This record gives sequence, C-alpha cells and structure tokens, in this order.
Amino acid sequence: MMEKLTGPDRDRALAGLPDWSLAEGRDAITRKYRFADFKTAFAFMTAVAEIADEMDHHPEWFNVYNRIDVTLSTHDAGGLTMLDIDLAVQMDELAAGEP
Ligand code: HBI
Repeated sequence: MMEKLTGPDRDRALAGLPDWSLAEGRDAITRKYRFADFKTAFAFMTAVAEIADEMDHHPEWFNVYNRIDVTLSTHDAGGLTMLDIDLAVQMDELAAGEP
C-alpha cells in the first residue's frame, strides 16, 4: 500500500508540479487542461487511460469539448501519494507533447 505524502517529501513533490493546485476539502491535486478541440482532448484522455490502467491508478476527470478538469488522489490511501505525483508528471508530459 502506497503511503500518504507528508512533510518535506510532499513539499518537494508538489513544488515539481507548478500547474497543479491542492483540491479544496480533500487531500488531492487538481489541474485544468485546454486543448485545441474535442478530438485533441479525447486523444489525450485515451493516451492517459493507457498509462493509468498500466499503473492501476486512475484519474477523476470531467470533460466538456476541449476542456478537461482533472483531480488526482489515491483512494486506497485516503489522500495524496507518489502515484498521484507520477501520474500528474506523465499527464503534463503528454499534454506538452514530450516523450
Ligand atoms: N485509482 N486514483 C486511484 N486511487 C486508487 O486507490 C486506485 C485507483 N485505481 C485502481 C485501484 N485503486 C485499485 O487498487 C483498486 O482499488 C480497484
């Protein structure tokens, strides 16, 4: 079971994700993505779905047209873990078109 992030480890992990913010009312991180159109947004979601399933770690997300609002938290741990940080980094790389 993945441990909840606390202390300096948590601060360091969050500092590496400047486009994400802490969710209100729960231990989670959120970020909004905007794409050119629905097709591009959905292609991103499809790519993320592959990664998420491989990790067995899944995003909470809401999509309308070119907009995707994402919340990441580790339900099994009841809060933020390195799984959320790892998935967030991979999502950002995908959205930025990085390898
Ligand atoms: N996704 N975000 C998130 N958090 C979890 O705890 C989680 C998950 N996907 C699958 C998963 N846990 C499995 O371990 C089972 O709980 C289904």
